[in-house]
Amino acid sequence: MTTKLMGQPVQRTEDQRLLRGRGRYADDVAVSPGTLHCAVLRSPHAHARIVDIDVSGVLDVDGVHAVWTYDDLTGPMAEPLPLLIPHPALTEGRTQYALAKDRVNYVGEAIAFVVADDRYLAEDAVGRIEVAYDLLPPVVGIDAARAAEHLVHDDVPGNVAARMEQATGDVEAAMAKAPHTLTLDLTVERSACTPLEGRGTVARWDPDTDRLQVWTSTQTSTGVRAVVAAKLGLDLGQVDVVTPDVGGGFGVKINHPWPEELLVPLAARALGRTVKFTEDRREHFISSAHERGQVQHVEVGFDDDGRLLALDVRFWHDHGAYIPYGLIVPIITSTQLLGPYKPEVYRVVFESLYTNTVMVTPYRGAGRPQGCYAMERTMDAIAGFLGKDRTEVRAANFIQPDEFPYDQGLIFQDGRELEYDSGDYPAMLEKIKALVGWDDFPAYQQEMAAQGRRVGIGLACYVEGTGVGPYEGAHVHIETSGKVKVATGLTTQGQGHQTAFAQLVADTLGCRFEDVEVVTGDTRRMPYAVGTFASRAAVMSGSAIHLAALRAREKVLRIAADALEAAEDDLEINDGVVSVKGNPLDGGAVIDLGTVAVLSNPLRYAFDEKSRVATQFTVGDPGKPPVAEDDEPGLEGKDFYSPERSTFASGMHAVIVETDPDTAEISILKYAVVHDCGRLINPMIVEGQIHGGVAQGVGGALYERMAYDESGQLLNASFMDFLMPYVTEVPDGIDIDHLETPSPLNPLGIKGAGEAGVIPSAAVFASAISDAEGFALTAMPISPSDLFTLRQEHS
Ligand code: MCN
Repeated sequence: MTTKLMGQPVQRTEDQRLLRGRGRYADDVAVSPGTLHCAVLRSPHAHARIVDIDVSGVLDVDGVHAVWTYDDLTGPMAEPLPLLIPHPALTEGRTQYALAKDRVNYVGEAIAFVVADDRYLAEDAVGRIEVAYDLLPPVVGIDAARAAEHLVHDDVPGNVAARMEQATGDVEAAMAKAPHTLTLDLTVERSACTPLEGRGTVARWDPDTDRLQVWTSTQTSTGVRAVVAAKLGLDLGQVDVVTPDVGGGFGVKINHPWPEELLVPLAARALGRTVKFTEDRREHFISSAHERGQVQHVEVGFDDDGRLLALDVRFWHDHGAYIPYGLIVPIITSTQLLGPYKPEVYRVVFESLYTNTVMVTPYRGAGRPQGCYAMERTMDAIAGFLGKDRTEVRAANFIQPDEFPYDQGLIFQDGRELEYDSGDYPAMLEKIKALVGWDDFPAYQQEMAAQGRRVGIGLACYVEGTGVGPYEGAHVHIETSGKVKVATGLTTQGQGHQTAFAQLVADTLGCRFEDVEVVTGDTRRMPYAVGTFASRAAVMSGSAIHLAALRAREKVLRIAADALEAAEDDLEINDGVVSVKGNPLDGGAVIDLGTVAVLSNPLRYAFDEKSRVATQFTVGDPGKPPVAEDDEPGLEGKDFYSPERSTFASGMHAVIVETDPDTAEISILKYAVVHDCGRLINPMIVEGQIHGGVAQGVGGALYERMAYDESGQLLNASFMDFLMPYVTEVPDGIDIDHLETPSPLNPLGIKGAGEAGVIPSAAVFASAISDAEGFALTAMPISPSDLFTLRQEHS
C-alpha cells in the first residue's frame, strides 16, 4: 500500500456541506406531505404508582389521530425494552417499558404517546390526558440509594443492581506491608453529553411491500433495526434504517431503542402514515440519559519512591432508574482506572445503584473520566505526602515500553483479559513536560505569587481501550465512471469519517481521493454492522475498508493485467490509473479504473460519446472472459474486520490555571495534550477530536452538573441553567503533540482517538486547581462558588 494520504492533514470534505447549513438531520427528512407528528406525556413525578390514566378527552380533538398508553401495547411491545450488553454480575437488571406500565421511576418517563396533524395539536392533546398518581418517596443521589431507606424497584434489595469485584492479588496483605498508606474519598457528579441535535425519528410504512423505513438520529442503525423488527414482530428484512446526518451523539445515541424510536414506527404502521418525532431540549435533559455520577473510596499503599504496592478502590455508581446498557460504564471505570500504571496488587469493588433519576448510559469517555480521576488524585496525593514532584511519582509506576503486551490481570466486559498492546508512557511524559513547560513552572508560580496571583499546574495520564469488536464491514465498489463508492455500516456524527476513510481507500486502492464517496449508517447498503461508539470507527471500519479495498485492488490488477498483457506483479495504480511499473504514463500502456470496471462486466454497453447515453450492448468475448473464471461480474471488494481484542490508546494532558484570589474565578492559561492513537490517518481530524473532547471536558470539570432536588426534579433542564461552555470558556489554543506507537492488532496500526480529549479533564483540573490553592480537591466539577466555600473551610 502506498501511504500518500495516510498521516496527512487532509481538509475535511464534509465540512463544506455541514458548515453551510446543508446537513440533513432527522428533522429535515421530508418524506411525504401529510406527515403526522407526535408528543409524549412524561411523568412529572420521580416516583409514583399510576392509579389511572384517562385519555377520553384526547381523541375528540380535531386533528388528533391516535393515543397510546401501556394498555394499548401488545405482544413484544408490552414487554420491557431490551437490556443491551448483559453481564453475569448484573443480577438485578431492570429496563423501562416503552410506555410506563403501572409505575414511573423518574421525572420524564414516557406515559402516553399522541399522534396528530402537527406538534402543537399533539402537545395540546397531551395536556388533556388526566393521570392519577399515588406518590412514592423518591431515591435521589448515591447516598440515598446506599441508605436504602426507600427502594426504587420493590424487588431490588438495597437498590443494588450489581456488585462486582476484581482483584489481582491479596490486597490486605500487600497493604499491611506497605511503608505508607493514604485514603481518599472522592466524588464526580452526574453530567450529560447534550448533543445540539436531540433525538429524532421518522418512520414510513409501505403497505404495498409490507416494509418499514425508519430514519433516526442514532449511533447504531443496525441496532435500531434489530429491535424495531423484534418489537413490531417484523422480519429484519422488512425494516430499513437510514441514519441521516447526526448533530452529535457523544454516546447518548447508542442507547437503542428509545421508546420513541419504537413508538414512531408502531404508529406509522398502525396509521399507514408517515410519522415524525423530534424531541425538544427539556425532553432531552429529562428523558434521554446522563453519565459520570460516582462516589469513590481509595486506599493506597506505597513505598518511599511512590511505587504503588497496593491499591484498593471501592466505588458506587449512580445508574438512574433503569439499566438499558448493562454495566459497561462501571466496568470500564474499574478496569481502565489503572491507566499507564502497574500497581503490585489492585482490588476494585463497585456497586451499581438504582436511583429515581434519568438513567445512565455511556457518555464520551464512558467511565474512564471517573477512573482517571480516582487514579490521578491518588498519584497527586502520594506525591504530596512524599514531597515529590508529581511527574516523578507517575514515572515510578509506568509500564515500560518493553513490557508490552502488558496484562493488567483484569477481566473486561467481554470476559477477555485486559491486555495493553503497545505504548511508550515515559516518552509521552517527557513530551508533555516539554510542551507545557513543567520544569519552568515553579519559578513562574513564585513570580506570579509575588504579584498576588495564584496559578497552578496539573497533569493527568490515561489509557483508553479503543476499537472494540465484534466486527465491522465494508464494501468498496468501483463504478464505470472511475468513482469509488464505499459503504460501511457504522454511523457518523461529525468525526470526519468521509474524509479519513477516503484517504484510506485512495492509498489502498490507488484511486484519487476526490473520487471516493463514503456512505455510512444505511442498513440497505450495509446490513451487517455494529455502530459508532467506543472510539472504534478508525480501527474497525478503517481496517475493514482497507481489507475491502485490497480485495477490489486485487481484482483491478487481474483484469488490468489481462487487458495490458502484463503480469499483475508488474502493475501499479496511481491516481486511478493502472500502469506497468516504471513505464511512463504518457505513451505507456495504461488503463483507468473506470475502464477496468467496464471490463469487469461481460455485458458491455457502448456509450454515445456526446450524450453519455447507452446506445447498445454486446456480450463480451465468450472465449476470453475479461475476468478470471471464478470472478463475479463487477468491480468490488467486500470484507469484515474482527479484532482479537481492543487496542490501547493513551494520552497525557497538562493545564495551567489561574484562580482569582477574591472571586475564585478559574481561568485556563495553557492547555497541552500529548496523545498516542497509533498510526494517524489524519492528524488534523484527530486534533479536532481532541479539541472537541477538551471543550466537553472543560464543561464537565468546571461548569456542568445535573442539579436534582430532593424530590427528583431536574432543576437545570435547559441551556439557560445547564452551563455548557461557550467558546469563551474553552482554552484559546490547545497545544497538541502526537506519539505514534502502532498497534500490532490491526493491519494499519491504528488506535482510536474520539474520546481522548475528555477523559482526563476532571483529573487535570483538580490537579491544577489544588496546586494553585494549596489544598487537595476531592469533588468535581468545581465552580467558583464551590472554590470560594472550600477556601473558607481550609483557611
Ligand atoms: N482518526 C485518525 N487516526 C487515528 C484514529 C482516529 O485519523 N489513529 C480519526 C478517524 O478516522 C475519525 C476520528 O479520528 O475520523 C475519530 O475516530 P475514532 O477514534 O475511531 O472514533 P469514532 O469515529 O468511532 O467516533 C466515536 C467517538 C466517540 S466514542 C464519541 S462519544 C464521540 C467522538 O467520537 N462523539 C462525537 N467524537 C465525536 N465528534 C463529534 N463531532 N460528534 C460526536 O457525537
